[in-house]
Amino acid sequence: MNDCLFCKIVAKEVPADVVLETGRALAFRDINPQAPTHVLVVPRAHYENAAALAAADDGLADDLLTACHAVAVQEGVAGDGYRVVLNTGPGAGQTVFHVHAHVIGGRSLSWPPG
Ligand code: IU
Repeated sequence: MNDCLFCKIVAKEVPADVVLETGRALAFRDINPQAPTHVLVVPRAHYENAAALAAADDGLADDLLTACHAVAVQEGVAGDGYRVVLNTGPGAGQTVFHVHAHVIGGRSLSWPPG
């Protein structure tokens, strides 16, 4: 996906504050953080959204969730609690169409989300 920003971040063609790399995923800080910890975890491979990722059915969604927890531990928010969010589709607020999990923590999080 030549025009995909997150593919370019994965390829190191666009700089990002990377906090974790695994064989199949990359995690980097959101440029507009909504909490003290706000990290995006993306698969290296391009899938448009969570539905496409789930349909791939090759364990990648498991890897992504494992990477999210590793980020939370590394960031020191796993103990108090953190949130993993996958906005899926424009109606849910998805703006970048390379699936990404938001790992959010470091403050009290209210429910329901906006
Ligand atoms: P969303 O779930 O698609 O709305 O999340 C996209 C996120 O990508 C959003 O929180 C942006 O702040 C973030 N982001 C980024 O970290 N770096 C960028 O260059 C761009 C967006 I564009």
